[in-house]
Amino acid sequence: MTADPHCIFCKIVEGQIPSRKVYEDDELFVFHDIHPWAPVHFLMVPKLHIPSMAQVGPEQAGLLGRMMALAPKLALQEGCRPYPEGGFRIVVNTGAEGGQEVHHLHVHVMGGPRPWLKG
Ligand code: DGP
Repeated sequence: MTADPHCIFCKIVEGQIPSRKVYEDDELFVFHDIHPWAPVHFLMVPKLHIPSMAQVGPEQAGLLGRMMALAPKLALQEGCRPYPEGGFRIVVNTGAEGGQEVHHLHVHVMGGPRPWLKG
């Protein structure tokens, strides 16, 4: 799936819309969420336009694995405290009933001190 000219995350990947970049390689682009839900909140997206997790199959297993394997390193880099006192949350909203608003596959990584959470 190539870039969708109407997709805001494709435009972010291509630099047409500015973002606070966290990381980039040949297949991934990572940037801060514009409406953070936590003190640390960034989005990991594949550069290829995959609409959601609903389109993912075995051929994307390597890509998803690399995203998951990169998340802990970037979470620490961006200010999440180490496990187990710190840590982070990973969320992938999928489809309307999954709360997905932007239809370009993205992994939310959220963390940082959150005084409203006990423990
Ligand atoms: P979701 O509901 O899972 O589709 O989350 C989409 C997220 O994308 C939401 O938390 C806000 C973020 N977002 C939407 N538009 C932009 C944008 O133009 N720039 C950045 N950095 N984030 C965006």
